[in-house]
Amino acid sequence: MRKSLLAITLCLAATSALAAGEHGGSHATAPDAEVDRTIRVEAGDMWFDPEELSISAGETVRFQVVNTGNLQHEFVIGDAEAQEAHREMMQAMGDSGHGDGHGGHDMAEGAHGGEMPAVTIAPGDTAELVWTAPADVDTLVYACNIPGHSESGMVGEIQLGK
Ligand SMILES: [Cu+2]
Repeated sequence: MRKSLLAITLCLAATSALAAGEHGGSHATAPDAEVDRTIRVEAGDMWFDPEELSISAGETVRFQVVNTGNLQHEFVIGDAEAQEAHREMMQAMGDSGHGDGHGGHDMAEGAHGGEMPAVTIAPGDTAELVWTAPADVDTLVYACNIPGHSESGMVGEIQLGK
């Protein structure tokens, strides 16, 4: 009896994990009670709407990122330096064995999305990202770091109010 219950539970868990993966997590891992606000961000081909966000320090936000473009996009939150590092890394990926003096080892560790909250959204999909704004910074940047995208406009600023 216990065994079959367990099997059912595992099966359900696997199913919902799959569903979450495919549909961008309609059942977010964090319970609703912990989310202060839901912000819908539209990702098009080479733009975000809105172009900047204002969030209170410590506020927990659920981003619903809707990709209405025809290309795959990312939504990555980090400070300007981290975004720059992320971009360089993504550009360097197809570019093996070149060393131009950048101390890239630290970055490699936090490689793609390591420390920065990030989601990748396929065309037509919606992805959710629950994130709590830090209290110790004034501005952060959200960007799509797929090569060429942020340079073409897929970047915005997050103003963190006290
Ligand atoms: Cu993009």
